[in-house]
Parts: sequence; C-alpha cells; structure tokens
Amino acid sequence: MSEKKKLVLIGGGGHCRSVLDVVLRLNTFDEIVITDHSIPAGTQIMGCEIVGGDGLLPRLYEEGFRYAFITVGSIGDTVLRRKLCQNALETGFLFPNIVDPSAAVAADAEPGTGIFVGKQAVINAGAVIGDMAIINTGAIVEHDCRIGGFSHISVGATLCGGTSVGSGVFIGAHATVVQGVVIGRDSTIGAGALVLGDVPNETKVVGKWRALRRSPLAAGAFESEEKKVNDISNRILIIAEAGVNHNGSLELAYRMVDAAKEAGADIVKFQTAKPEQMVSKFAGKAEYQKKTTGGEESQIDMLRRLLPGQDDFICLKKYCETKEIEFLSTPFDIESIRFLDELGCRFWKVPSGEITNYPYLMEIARTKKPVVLSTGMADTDEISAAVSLLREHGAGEICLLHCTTEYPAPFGEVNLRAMQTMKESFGCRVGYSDHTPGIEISVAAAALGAAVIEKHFTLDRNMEGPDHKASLEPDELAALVRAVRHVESALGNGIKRPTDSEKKNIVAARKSIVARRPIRKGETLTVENITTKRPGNGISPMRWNEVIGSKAIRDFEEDELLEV
Ligand code: JB2
Repeated sequence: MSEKKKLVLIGGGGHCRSVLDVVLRLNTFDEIVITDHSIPAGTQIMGCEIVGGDGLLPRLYEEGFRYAFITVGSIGDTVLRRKLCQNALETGFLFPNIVDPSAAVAADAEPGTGIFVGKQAVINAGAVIGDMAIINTGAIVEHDCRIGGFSHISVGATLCGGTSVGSGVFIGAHATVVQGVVIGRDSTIGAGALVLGDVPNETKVVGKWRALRRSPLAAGAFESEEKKVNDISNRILIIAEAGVNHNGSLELAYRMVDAAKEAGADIVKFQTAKPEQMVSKFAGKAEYQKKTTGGEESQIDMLRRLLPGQDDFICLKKYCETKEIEFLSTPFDIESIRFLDELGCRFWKVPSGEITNYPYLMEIARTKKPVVLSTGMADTDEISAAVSLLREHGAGEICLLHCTTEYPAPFGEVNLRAMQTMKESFGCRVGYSDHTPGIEISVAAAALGAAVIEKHFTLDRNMEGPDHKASLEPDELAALVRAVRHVESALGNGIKRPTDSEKKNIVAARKSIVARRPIRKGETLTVENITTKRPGNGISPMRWNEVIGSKAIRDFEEDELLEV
C-alpha cells in the first residue's frame, strides 16, 4: 500500500486559504493540517485543522507528514518566510509547488520548489522562478523574466519581458515593471508603481504609487509625489549632529547650519529639551561630561546653559528652510516632543538614552511619524521591546541606528556587525550613529548597508563644552559626506554584468582567435597555427575547443583574425 501524502501548511491566514483552495481542488494530498501560533488549535479552515504552532513540526514529520508549504505571505518583508522555510527544511520537509489549474505556465518556464502560482497568473516562455516565490492571482510574468527566491509578485502585477528580480523582492498589486528592468534583492515596490528603470538593492517604495525613474519615452510616466520620502528610502541619509555644540548661542547655531549645508549633509540636527523635565536636580554628569566641562556644575545647570529655548528653534527651522537643508531636533522630554511635532519635523530621531523610556516612546509613536531609533547601551531584548511598543502605538517606519554611547567611542567597541544583526533580527532598515574619531567607521557602515549615518560636528574642536572633542570639524564632515556618497554609488545593485563604460573597453581588452603564422585554406587548425591576441572583435577564444580541429576556410596571414 502506498504511503499517504500528507501536507502541513505553515500559517493559517488569507494566503493559507488561497493555497488550500488549490490543493483541495487538485486533491493531491490525503491529509492536510495547518500550524499557526495565533489561531486556536482545533479551528477548522476550509475543513483542515489548525493543530498548534510550529513547535509541532518535528512531531508531524514523525507522523508521516513529509510535505510543508509556507502559507505566511509577506508584504515587503521576507525575513519571516525565510526563517519558517529554514526551520521546515531542517526538520526534513519537502516543498511542493502549488499551481492553480487556471494559471498558464509556459512549457519551458523553470519553476523552483515551494512556489505558489495563483488563479489566472501567467508565467511565460523561458521565465525562471526561484524557490518559495509567490506569483499571486492574475500576476503576469512575461517571457524570460527571472524571479529570485522568496519573491512575492502580488495580485495583478505585470513584469514585462526580460525583467530580472532579485531574491526576496515584493512587487505590489498591479505594479508594472517595464521590459528588461533589473530590480535588486530585497526591494519592495508599492502597489500600482510604474517601474521604468533599474532599481537598486533594498529599495523601498511603499505606500503611494509612483514612477521609478522617469523616462521621456515612457508614456504615462509621472513624477513622484513624495520625492523626499523616496529619496530617503534610496539614499544614505546623512545627519550632521550639531547637538549642543553651539554652546547655547543662536548665532553659533546658524553658523553650524551653514557648515552642515556646505559639507553636503542632508539634515542638521539639534537637541530640544526642558532641562527641568529631562534630568532630576540630583542627576550627576556622565564621566565624559566631567572630563570636558568640569565636575562642579550639576547636569541640569549645564543643560540650562547649553540648550536653546523654543523661540530659538522656531528661528533655527526657518533659517534651515532658507538654506535648503532639512532641520531636525531630538526631543528629550514629552513637552519637547509636542513642541517639535507642532514645529513640523518629518520624522523622529530618538536618542539612545530614551530607548527604555516607555511614556516617551508612546508619545513619539502616537504622532505616527517614522522613527530613527538609536540603540547605544541597549541589548537585543530592550531593542525588541522598544520596537514592539513603538509599532503597537502606531509609529511609522522604524530605522534602528547602531551606536556605542561613549565619547569618543573606542574602535574596539564599535562592533559594526551588530548593525547587520539588527537588520536581520528586526527586518527593518538600519544605520549608524558614529561616536568614533574620524570618518572611516561611518564609511565602513555605509559599505555594510547603513541607510542613515549620523555624526557629531563642531565649528572648532577646541571649544569648551561636552561634545566638541568627539566631533568632526566642517572640512572633515565634508570629507565624510563625500566618502559616503562615493561608497553609496559604488555599491550598485549587486547584479554582475558589464557596465556601459566597461562595454566600450571590451574590444581593446579582450582577445580573439588569430593566425599564429600564415595558414593555407583547408589546413587543420591546431595550437601550432592559431593563438589568441587582442583585439576582441573576432571569434571569441571561448570557442577555442570548437575551432581546434576544424579546417581553415581560406588563407590567413599571421595575426589575421580567424573566420570559421
Ligand atoms: O511564525 C509563524 C507565523 N507568523 C504569523 N508561524 C505560523 N505557523 N504562522 C504564523 N503566522 C500566521 O500567519 C498568523 O498568525 C496569521 O494567522 C497568518 C498570516 O495571515 P494574514 O491573513 O495576516 O496574512 P497572509 O500571510 O496569510 O497573507 C498575506 O500574503 C498573501 C500572499 C496577505 O498580504 C494577503 O493579502 C496576500 N494575498
């Protein structure tokens, strides 16, 4: 008697029902159960039972379930799907392909394993679909497209011929990607987007529909409505942190705005606080503050001396507008959050010290704005709790900044790889708040995928005050911006192919098969009479094995390009 075919669906939501509808109609499995950690065990979905969470997978395997399918979808976040897949693979499960009978899949298309193809989806000739991809209802993957593993092509999206999509990419409902475009890995393209040109790795275009890369030839192309948001998503955002390095002088603060603009920073950032609300009168200074400002003064008196009043911030924001550099200020207490919210900052920069301050984080989250959260001094559990709290209370997109809260931070304590760990663990964009001396660690952070770089700067490192010593001077800030921009443009989209400037060098740099010595018509071509030399506009030496042993079709002079 043949063994029963048993399938576990992992995830019991909407996608599970789409998948179940197909597998039940195809009737290829004798038994189907579902794991889901938030739906009570015993619940029936289309006649199949939720048996509990993923902890049951090893037991189900022992009970003869050999097939698994990830039915947790993903919108712009494939981290969970990858994790679930890895877990099931390690248990030993196999992944079937589940293709709705109404889908049209070309005979020579190459599907991976564990893919889902929904109703009336089209996968045309020569298309290659990576493992675990979702090609959802009515999506069109035209001829010769290449879809990376774990990608999710949503309902009605159209990928024109020859489109190449990296791994883990989400293409939103009814988005259209024109012919031959290359989309880098882990990118997220919003619903209804019109993609007209290549898109770098990890680009996020979520929310409103927009055209990516306007092309004069493309009918119907339109400018992005939220260019600024789009820019932030695609470029490394460089925040020049003025902090309190203006020493409480509005005039110096203006000069810092000028210097940040001159250096090419995207944002100049200040700090806003009501000293009485920020520190208790008993709070002492940090060690580095004692070193740089002396030990007698209390922390509250130092802050009273250094922090501008609310009117000053209104002036500073206006000044930034005239200088065309974005103003940002970090609030240190709830009253300052409300003040800055009204003043109109586009997002929040939450400092490391507030990561455990739940009333503060809830107030930030209530504004629904995006949050850039510094994580100095924190461990993973504290970060996870802060991220959950912010999300629960409605915060916008969260970006986590790795940081070592010491002034200056010793190189040996930077642990830059923790930035990447956070990216993987929290599935969000990350960046680096740099307290080290010099610019090289910021540049390294850019190379390792930072989306935001923040760096303290001062007009003069010899000025009196707590943060000057650990800050860059304006020319160094400019060098940092230049280096980060160079690295950013050098990182590219990760797709290995010759660039336009390389293509024009191919003929000069590559070789062709040529006559080593004069050859007579009909002579057999051997290593004795042919060789490879520049230029590369003849027969490619890649055809060497095919040419060797064939007959010369005519006479050739020494060094003449061979013809066959
Ligand atoms: O780690 C997990 C886990 N995390 C979430 N293990 C298991 N076994 N289940 C998990 N889930 C469950 O996935 C949730 O508890 C929830 O029941 C389900 C997700 O359901 P939801 O309806 O929110 O999303 P979906 O993933 O089924 O559907 C998305 O993707 C589809 C392709 C939606 O965006 C759909 O619109 C889309 N068609």
